Amino acid sequence: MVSDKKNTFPNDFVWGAATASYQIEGAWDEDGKGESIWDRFSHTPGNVDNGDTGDVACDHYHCWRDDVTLMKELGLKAYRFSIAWPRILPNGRGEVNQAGIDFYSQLVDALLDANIEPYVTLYHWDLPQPLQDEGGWPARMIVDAFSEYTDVLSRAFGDRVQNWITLNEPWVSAFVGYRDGRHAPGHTDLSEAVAASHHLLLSHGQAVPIIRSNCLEANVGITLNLTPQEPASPSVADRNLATWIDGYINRWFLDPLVGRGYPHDVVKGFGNAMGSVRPGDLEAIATPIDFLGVNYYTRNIARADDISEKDNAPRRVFRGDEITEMDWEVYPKGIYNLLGRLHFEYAFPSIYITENGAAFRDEIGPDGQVDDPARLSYIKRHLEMIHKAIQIGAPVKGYFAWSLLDNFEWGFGYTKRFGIVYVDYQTQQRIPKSSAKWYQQVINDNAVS
Ligand code: IFM
Repeated sequence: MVSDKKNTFPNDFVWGAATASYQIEGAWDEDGKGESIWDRFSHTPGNVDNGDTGDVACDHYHCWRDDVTLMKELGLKAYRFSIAWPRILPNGRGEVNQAGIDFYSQLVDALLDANIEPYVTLYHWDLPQPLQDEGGWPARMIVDAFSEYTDVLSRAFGDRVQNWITLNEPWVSAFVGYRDGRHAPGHTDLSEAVAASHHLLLSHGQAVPIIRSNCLEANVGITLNLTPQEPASPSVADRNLATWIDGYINRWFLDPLVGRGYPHDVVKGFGNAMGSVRPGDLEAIATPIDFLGVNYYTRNIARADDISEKDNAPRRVFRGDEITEMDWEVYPKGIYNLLGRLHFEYAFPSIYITENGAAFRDEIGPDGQVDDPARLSYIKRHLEMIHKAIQIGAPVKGYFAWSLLDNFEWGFGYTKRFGIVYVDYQTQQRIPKSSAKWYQQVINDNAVS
């Protein structure tokens, strides 16, 4: 075990940055790409702030060569990106769009040439619209469609891509997309959301052996957004609320992945929304994985007596006074607590922090540079906590800053900047922020000093 004042990380620690297809690629209808639910959702007025869309985004579809050069200059060892399902299978299944395969194939080759290890996410929320028209994630047919997509991808890239993440944040896909309606496809139906969450997990479970069969050296996992819950007070009501939210955000996904099935308290809470589980499903979901991907941003403080009338949800309560542009509390200790829990309570063999970062208002200074001390401090303090978690045995193998680039932040459009690299959306100029230059040094030193 490594321990010193410089917070040196294990020699093989993977230093990376992450993005997602819809958030950066643009080229929404080029070269045979089909429509995704996010194309449809963002093109519908009223869904995204300022009427923003991902039509152009960071134009990564055309700027990818420069972006790989930038990653190389920053010294990244790994790059996590997602593949747009409708770029590969415009109808969701059936005919393969060779131009889509070629795009990602060139990207993978360029990354490998630059000694940057690709970490591929199969699904980061841009479902082909034709599959949504058939019912989307709440419909069981989606599981076979995802298997077909997985097979196409792992056959095409399995000779060069070793690291695979089946899904990004299935909680968000299911509950924000089908219950809250704030994300595509914009539905507000709890039964749909619960069915969607089950089919997402089942799709993951069925995808794992497919990837392994097409890529013998595969390192396969799934990424969850995990938010520790703390009661606002020791009252029974606050503690019960914290347990409930922990159940439906965290345990709802963690427990079945390790073979414990769905947590009983949440099953009870969802009541007759639980219709889609069939014999054998839970075994498939519990197919062993090589790693868990963790996206950590903040904690939540649960206060039962403060339910907002608007959405019947607890209002946000903060204890600290450091809040990001997303209205999320900066709470680095939460990642330490979470990693301890994942190690001691769930025993995942390996963990990658597949996303961590913060949105703050950034401006280009008179010298043409972008100074972002708040983001730098956020990342630094989280890395210190990750280092501490490794000291107590948490098997954390890598860290991916969210995000490489400022990008389309879903319902917030371009109003929130998460990048360590600034993007001028008018010119597509990229300017590494001071956090990126600092991160470059961290990678070089393999330490946070
Ligand atoms: O931008 C998102 C990303 O797509 C998924 N995880 C959280 C990020 C910040 O909201």
